[in-house]
Amino acid sequence: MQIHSNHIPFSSSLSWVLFLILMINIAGCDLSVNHEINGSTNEYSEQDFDRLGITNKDKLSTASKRALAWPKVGNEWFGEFKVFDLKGDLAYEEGVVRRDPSAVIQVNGQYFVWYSRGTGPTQGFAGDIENEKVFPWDRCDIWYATSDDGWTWKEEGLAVGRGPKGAYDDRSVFTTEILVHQGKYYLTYQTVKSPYVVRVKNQIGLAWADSPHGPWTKSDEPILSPADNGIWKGEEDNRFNVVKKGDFDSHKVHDPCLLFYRNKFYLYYKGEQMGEEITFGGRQIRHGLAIADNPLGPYIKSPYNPISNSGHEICVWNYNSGIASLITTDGPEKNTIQWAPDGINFEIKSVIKGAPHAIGLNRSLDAESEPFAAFEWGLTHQYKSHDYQYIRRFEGTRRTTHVAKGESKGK
Ligand code: AAL
Repeated sequence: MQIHSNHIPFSSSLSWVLFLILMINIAGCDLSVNHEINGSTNEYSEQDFDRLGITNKDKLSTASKRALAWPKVGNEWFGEFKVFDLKGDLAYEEGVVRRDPSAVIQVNGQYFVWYSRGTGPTQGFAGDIENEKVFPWDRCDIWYATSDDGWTWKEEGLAVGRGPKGAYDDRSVFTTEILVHQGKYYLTYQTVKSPYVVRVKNQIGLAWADSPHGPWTKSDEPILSPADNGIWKGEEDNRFNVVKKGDFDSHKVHDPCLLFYRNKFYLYYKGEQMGEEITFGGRQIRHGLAIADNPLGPYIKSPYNPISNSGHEICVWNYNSGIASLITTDGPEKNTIQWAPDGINFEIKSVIKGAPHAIGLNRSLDAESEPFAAFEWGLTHQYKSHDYQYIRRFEGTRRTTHVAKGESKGK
């Protein structure tokens, strides 16, 4: 039978369409397939499987299922850190504790940082609690320093000191963070009332000023306290003996960091629980959030607390209409950067090797330009000894290649 090119029968055109689809597939075009992962059906492209090196789609290991469930992040949240000595007054000084630096802010071209400052060695809880130090951050005050270049710092002196005997902050004020909002300066910090026994309950205080040089006005009362629903067992001054643990922050509220977000004041903090356990090879530390309409409070704890299952010192920043958080030190998700589109529901974005502790982020950087931009440089602290810690500078860079010497990066 003779076939005229301008008159192709229906069955032949169908074969052509099928042939074309086959060719498109072979050419690696992005045709999606549905696949059931962990009970829910998701759509994956051939490229998804190819990128993850999964060739046999009918035999997926648990790890491959997890890999398929990862959010589609690239390399932008991953990076590495280096730490350097500072010069001037913040260089290491024997006999002086300088630790837990706040965020770095820039005012009229000058950098400012606040930090816990104390002197003398630490005897611990077996010493003379009334007169000695139980921790390096005991008997501290909040001091501040300035710098023109971020390397050489001048210690300016006291910013916020301990309260008078009997006040909620009469024993130590420490581990501070700064927020600048509408031309005013807000310092949030930890407070302890004497005697600093093991079971003492740490609280969070606030001070405000019109200038970074002060003078600072302190709140009459703490702005945040531990949950009051744990029950100690027995009279021994021991934090592991409990009848009931209570909330994740039933013992201490620590490491406050205030951010302005969604027209409110988001106070992120670390909680310590009565009857704390060792889990996942670390302490049971989780983060919480308390929100206020006004920077001076009242701060209402989020019903979603705890908002992390891991971490230690708080390191949070505004990013892409949400809040990013570096989680270090304790818990199953330690050494990760997480991000929450709503400031509450955090997802892991990357795993970080050797992240500096107690980071004071540099708020003068354009942290919105890319996820890792917040880490260009900032401050951290390091233990020189059990007694004395000092403030150092970190620099974070994104990791974009892994090539051998002389190897081309490819396109
Ligand atoms: C730090 C912080 C808080 C603790 C102590 C000093 O790492 O978590 O500040 O109270 O240790």
